[in-house]
Amino acid sequence: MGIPRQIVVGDIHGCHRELVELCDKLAVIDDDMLISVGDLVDRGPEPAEVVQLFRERRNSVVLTGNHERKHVRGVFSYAQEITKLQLGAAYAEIVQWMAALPYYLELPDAIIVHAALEPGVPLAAQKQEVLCGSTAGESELETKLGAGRWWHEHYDGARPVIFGHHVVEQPLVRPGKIYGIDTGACFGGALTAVVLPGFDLVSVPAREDHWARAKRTWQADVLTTRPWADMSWAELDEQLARFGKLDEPRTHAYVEALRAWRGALAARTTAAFEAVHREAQRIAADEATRNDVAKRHPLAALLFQAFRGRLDRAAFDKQCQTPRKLATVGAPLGLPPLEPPAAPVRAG
Ligand SMILES: [Mn+2]
Repeated sequence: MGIPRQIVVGDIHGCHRELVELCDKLAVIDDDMLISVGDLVDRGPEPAEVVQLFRERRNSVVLTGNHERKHVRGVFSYAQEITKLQLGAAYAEIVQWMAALPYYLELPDAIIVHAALEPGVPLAAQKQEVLCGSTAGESELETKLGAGRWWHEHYDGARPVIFGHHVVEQPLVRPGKIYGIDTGACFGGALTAVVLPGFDLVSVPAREDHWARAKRTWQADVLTTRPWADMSWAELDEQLARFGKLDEPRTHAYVEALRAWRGALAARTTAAFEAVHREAQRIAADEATRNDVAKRHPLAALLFQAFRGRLDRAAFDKQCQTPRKLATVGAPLGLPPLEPPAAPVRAG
């Protein structure tokens, strides 16, 4: 038996199959320490499996990457929305787990961080945002170093630094000092590890551009999570125009369903406008009880506007500026709400 190794893996980003292949290629044994520089999730196909592998494995360490930090802090863009859907019911618990991950790891032979070290600052005093490469941390470093300059050009510490975050085609190596190992597995590059004590670099190629596929695969589902019922008509039309160009079949079907829903809502607005006038006429027919009945009515304000002859279409539309508000007005008139369409079924 050889001596146990420390295997530091670059940004995995949900590329579980590549991770398994890399471990197979390295013939990883239980006594080896498996270390992730962070960014376990986002962009790739199987974030749950990657997280599970590290959580279940004895002898493993995961550092905080900027992508874990986004989930922990609720900073969401498209990649995080997809991950939330991929992780489903387990999402909240996994984010809780992420919140407790360290920002650096000191080994006898190396320092490991996700993104960067600020030159001239002791390890224990480094800022979390710099270590993990959040947007704030990156701009702080740029201010300090000047645009286009890298922290690792300056690094001259006694122990080599292993990091990811910065995507490179080939590992970025200054022997004995710098090992940048994010070779872009999620973009169709490779998943790379540096193996200590020898600092040997081992890679497996990515199967495909996972991020390109994930964006298309999850488009319709992410759109389904948008707050359609609370958008103004202008916002809704703007979104429909924007997403109408997407050609992925499920997305296209979903946008078509939204468009039909939008059409039904327009017709429903006219129907509600006419119905509230009929209601006003019905109540106004009895002069003696008119005001009392209107006062107790859920649409009292609209009815009194109608009594005064001030409820034209423009005034009515002001009360129905979103699908949800239209539903609130429609309900007492016997017009049930029109729900946004559900996500189209995934084939296969
Ligand atoms: Mn990354």
